Amino acid sequence: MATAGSSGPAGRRGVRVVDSHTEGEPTRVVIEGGPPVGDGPLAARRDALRDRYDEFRRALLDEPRGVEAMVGALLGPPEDPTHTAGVVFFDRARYLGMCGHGTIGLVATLAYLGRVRPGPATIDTPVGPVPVELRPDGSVTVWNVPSYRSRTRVRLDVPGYGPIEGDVAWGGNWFFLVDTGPADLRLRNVDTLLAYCRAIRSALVRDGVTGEAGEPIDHVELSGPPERPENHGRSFVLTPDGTYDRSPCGTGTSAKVACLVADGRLALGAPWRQEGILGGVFEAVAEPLPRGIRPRLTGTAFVTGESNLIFQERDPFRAGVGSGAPSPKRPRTSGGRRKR
Ligand code: PYC
Repeated sequence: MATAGSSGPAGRRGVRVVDSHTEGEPTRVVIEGGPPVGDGPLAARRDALRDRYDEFRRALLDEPRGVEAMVGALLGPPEDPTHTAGVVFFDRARYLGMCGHGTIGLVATLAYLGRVRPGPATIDTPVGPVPVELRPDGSVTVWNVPSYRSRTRVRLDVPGYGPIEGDVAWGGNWFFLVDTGPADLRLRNVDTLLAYCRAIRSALVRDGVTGEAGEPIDHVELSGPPERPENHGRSFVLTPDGTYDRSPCGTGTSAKVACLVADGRLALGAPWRQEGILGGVFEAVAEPLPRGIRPRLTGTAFVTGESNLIFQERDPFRAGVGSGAPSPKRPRTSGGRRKR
């Protein structure tokens, strides 16, 4: 496997990771032993990871090492030397422009490692620098990338569900946001909600509905009423890997707030508290920009583990199992028979 960390003395050098969850959504930060993608622009590091070391992404996140919904974060030096760190986010399907829950998880990880203290910091990402603040109570505020709605009330005929309308918005990833659904946004309805969102995403592809510059819309967000009265809304988000965000989704909350402000349903500076499907909350406040808004997003993450992942050369499943990973390459005996 063309990854770092798989060789070394007696094959014992691994990939060091710290795991966390942000309102239930897991993040795995690679702190040592990742592929050599250099220290140039984050977009170039992401391209190098995608073009030369994509197996690493799957090996890190797929079974047997990863879990469904996990987002990976390759930590590196910042692009701007005055900033704190650089990061490339990815999931089991593809690379993410930005990741709200992942940034909160990354800052909690840096705090755990003693690399940030309460106060401001800046994380460089492939879609731009992201200022953050670690608060004394351990929560993290993220000034997300500029977020805006690009298309309003797009009509879509979704097979099995009929015509629906939704908005296309950017919050660091592309979202199709829909206010109606086939069931309440509750955990017991996950299968129904997933099927609906996947059908919407297929219809978007079929009709050529994209983000700007033809970028695919890889997230679908359903909105509904909150469960608790102190909150303002609840979300269910289909992520690129075909599963759902356990958290309220940071980039999704940003896209939602951009739409609410554009509709005059949320004032600039007013808090929007969005529940995720597990009931965890992100609070977002919109700051004005010439186009769209800058969402200021606050949430909490907890570190759950620190490990050294091992990729043994003889392991036929060392590149991971699932999400389209190729069949394992089994070592052959000299007679060409498969080893058991
Ligand atoms: O929090 O932005 C987010 C996110 C994107 C995909 C999964 N989580």
